[in-house]
Amino acid sequence: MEEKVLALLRESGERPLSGEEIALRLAVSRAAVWKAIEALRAAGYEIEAATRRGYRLVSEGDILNEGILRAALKEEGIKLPLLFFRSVDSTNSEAKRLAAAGEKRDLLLAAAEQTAGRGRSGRSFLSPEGGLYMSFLLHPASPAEEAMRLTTAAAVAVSRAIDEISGKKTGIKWVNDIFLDGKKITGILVEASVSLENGGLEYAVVGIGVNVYEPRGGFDPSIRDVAGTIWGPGEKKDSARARLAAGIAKEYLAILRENDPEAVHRAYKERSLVLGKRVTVLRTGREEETALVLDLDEAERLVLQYDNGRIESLGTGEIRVKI
Ligand code: BT5
Repeated sequence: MEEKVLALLRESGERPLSGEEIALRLAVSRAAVWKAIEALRAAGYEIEAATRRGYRLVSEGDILNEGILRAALKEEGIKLPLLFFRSVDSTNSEAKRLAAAGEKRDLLLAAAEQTAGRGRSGRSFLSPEGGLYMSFLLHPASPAEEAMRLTTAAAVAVSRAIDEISGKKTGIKWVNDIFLDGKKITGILVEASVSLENGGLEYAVVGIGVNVYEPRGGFDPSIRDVAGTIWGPGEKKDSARARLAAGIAKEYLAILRENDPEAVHRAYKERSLVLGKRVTVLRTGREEETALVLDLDEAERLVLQYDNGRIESLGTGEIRVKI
């Protein structure tokens, strides 16, 4: 239905088509036409509606669909099999379901929308249309301790890919958030299943959620102050989300292939937004404490100096910092 409406709009070009005319030509109700128009808009097509005159396709905007994504991946030489979803609960959850059901291949899962996107520690990651949501299902040979490296590498890869495609300068807020102009534009969630037999990784799922554009109606009030986007309103770039997905995959797979933890560590530090900053450390059951970030050690632990002089390395947790 959406495809048929789109074909008519394309054919009509500059001339607006009324809902009635479309309904008649496709032999469907006007409500069905309206629904299709709304779905096309949600997918990224810019459709103007002028009263009494009808609908006009203004631009194809940044469409993210399977065909466009496959083409972008091919262009970057990415051979990883792709599973694309218009909408899915969570690409991480889907990857874990596949792995649990015996999927042994490495895969790339991508979605234009998630209905139950997940963050760390049971938090949620709001994933409306306008973003890019992807997960790598990987079967690394490395031991479980290496799981942290997968996160660090992902943060570096995503930050690089966004900079490359947008020409902007993003940075990494420890542990794994990508920030642009003081706002969070990407969250990363790495989940792994460890073999009880040998302590190795059975599989790892590396999930990446990028706010590319603001969703229609703006972000949910719960994240309006923290969430940013790569591009502002009216800045839609042709197939940018697909190119971004391919760019992230290219950078990430290259880093994993190179297998040079020191180089990743250096790149992570260069992009760090917290090094040398004063931060507030938040830990459950403890008072907030302020500290200076002296360094990031080779395991990407924060080396902190608290106000009383105490020095501590922090492996995981939450910090607040003015960026
Ligand atoms: C994260 O958790 O930021 C990890 C997010 C990972 C999302 C990807 S999308 C593909 C894959 N599938 C999934 O289901 N997940 C992964 P955390 O550091 O815990 O941050 C969560 C917090 O960020 C929330 O409590 C909100 O405050 C905030 N937040 C939620 N949605 C956001 C958004 N779209 N943009 C910016 N901040 C957001």
